Amino acid sequence: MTNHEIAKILFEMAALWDMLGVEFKPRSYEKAAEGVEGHGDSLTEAYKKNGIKGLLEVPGVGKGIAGHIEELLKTGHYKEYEELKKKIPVDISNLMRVQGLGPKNIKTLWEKLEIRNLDDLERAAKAQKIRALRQFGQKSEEKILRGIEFLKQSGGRQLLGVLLPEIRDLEKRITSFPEVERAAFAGSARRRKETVGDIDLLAVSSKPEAVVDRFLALPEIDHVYGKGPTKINVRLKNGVDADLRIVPAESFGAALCYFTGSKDHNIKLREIAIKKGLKLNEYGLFKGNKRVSGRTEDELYRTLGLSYVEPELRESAGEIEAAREGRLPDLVGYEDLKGDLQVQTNWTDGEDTIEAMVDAAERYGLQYIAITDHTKSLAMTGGADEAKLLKQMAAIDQINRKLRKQKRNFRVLKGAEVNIQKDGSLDIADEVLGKLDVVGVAVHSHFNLTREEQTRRVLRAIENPNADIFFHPTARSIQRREPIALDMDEVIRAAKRAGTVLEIDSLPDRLDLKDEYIRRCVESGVRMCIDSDSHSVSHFQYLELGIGQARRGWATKKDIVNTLPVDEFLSSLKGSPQRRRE
Ligand code: DGT
Ligand code: CA
Ligand code: CA
Ligand code: ZN
Repeated sequence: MTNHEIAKILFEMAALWDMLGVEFKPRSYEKAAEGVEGHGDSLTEAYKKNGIKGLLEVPGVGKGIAGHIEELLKTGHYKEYEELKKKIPVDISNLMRVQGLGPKNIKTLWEKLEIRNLDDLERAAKAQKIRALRQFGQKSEEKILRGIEFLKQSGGRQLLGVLLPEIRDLEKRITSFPEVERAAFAGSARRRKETVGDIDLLAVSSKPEAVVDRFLALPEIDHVYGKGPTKINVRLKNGVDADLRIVPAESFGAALCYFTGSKDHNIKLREIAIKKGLKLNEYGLFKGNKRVSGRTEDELYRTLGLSYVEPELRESAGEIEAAREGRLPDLVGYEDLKGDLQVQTNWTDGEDTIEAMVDAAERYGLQYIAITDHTKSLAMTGGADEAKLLKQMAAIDQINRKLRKQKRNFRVLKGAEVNIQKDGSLDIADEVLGKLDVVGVAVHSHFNLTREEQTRRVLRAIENPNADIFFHPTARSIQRREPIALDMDEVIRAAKRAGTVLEIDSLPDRLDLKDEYIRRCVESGVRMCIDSDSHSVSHFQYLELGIGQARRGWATKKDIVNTLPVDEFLSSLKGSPQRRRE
């Protein structure tokens, strides 16, 4: 049994006693649960070694509760808990996952409306029964519905792009605590996984308890699951859970590595350590009781006979073997993009002017952007027809003249996000496509064709001599819309044959191509680009998310066409030679 599982039962006990109106017990169970959750060592191990004494060492665990934990560890059962659950058959753990709900209001909901589980809760909220309760009101009822919706859609996971700014903000604030030497975020966010389950934070300090107290005082905290002298476990007001661990400086690298994961990567590292007669854990790499490494990750990997593995690669997908043989890829870097090839403006559904997008892109550090407004069959965006595209081309010529006059090293490319129709043809005449610098093609309708039909449709578009780039190839929206049914092997082969670039769209809910397909493109030698799909000046910041996915797919600079300077980029496009002949 893990500490987490034991703590969960103690938490439920606290809530159950609370619901029964018993005094004192709720708080003492809650304290014990917090202590167990926050305890660094396994209680199962502690009990094996020292019996009940080992359990009594956990903060908040007294004789009575230690007895219950013993019962659990010995028999797998806990009679009192089972009896209380029979009396109050409420799914406390899952109800507690709804943002803003705690034992107190779960009790009210059970007493007044007989709400036992998430389904009951949703039904009552939708019937507007909850707002009628004195303790709730309309606002909290709406909040409950949003909380349920979030849990249902995401399984409790959040988009990386939504969470990353908040994670960085927390990291910054922890870094600013006077007792903290340095802080870092770890976990799936550091590996740049497209969604994040919970936030893992790490701090270096010699006064861990003071750091725990300061963290507790942050306004974002909604609920404390557990806390110990060197760790704390909370739910934030945004509904996401966060763990903070405090370690001494000499363990920082080992702890960062451990909490970055992935779990499977960690397991492999530990096996390598064991083969070398060493022991690896979150405190360091040990020979007997002597720490031989652990201050930095770099040192840790080298002591294990590996080259440093970038966090984005740590998915147990061949990176350990490659690190041992010195053949890890030189990943595309976060500063390597020179252009962005999908940018919308207020000519269609973007918010800002071409000029404003140019200024923002230049501030971001780019040297060129392609303006790719939507085309006519996407009527709701005010999609451009041939005449509007020609007009926009003239406007872009003028902006480029002005940029040259101002001696700015920046080029605006003429492009479009051309709609692929149901039969795979494009909705803009070839003659006009031939005048554009960059033709992106994209699926925005007929999402539900069969795999055969969809693949045939997409292949026809990819093979169109004017199609330079296939935008957001699977058209998925994470947690909102499934990818279209495509035979990706066929798509990748066709892109290779035709010389069409496949896009990595960086919008937080797209990240399309996804990491796994990027890796297949790298292996097949299919070139990709990383675009922001900006609809406003603030969206260039999303590029880092696409870069993160490219790195997770083992992509190097040469796999990504918009790392090239503008002229080289343009002459690398398949449509280019043909267009230059015209
Ligand atoms: P998430 O939160 O679901 O997006 O994914 P992660 O990877 O952030 O996972 P999380 O938060 O459960 O744990 C953070 C890291 O801690 C994980 O990547 C590896 C490490 N870790 C957690 N549990 C275990 C474990 O049981 N064994 C090992 N070796 N490592 C673990
Ligand atoms: Ca995590
Ligand atoms: Ca975690
Ligand atoms: Zn689009």
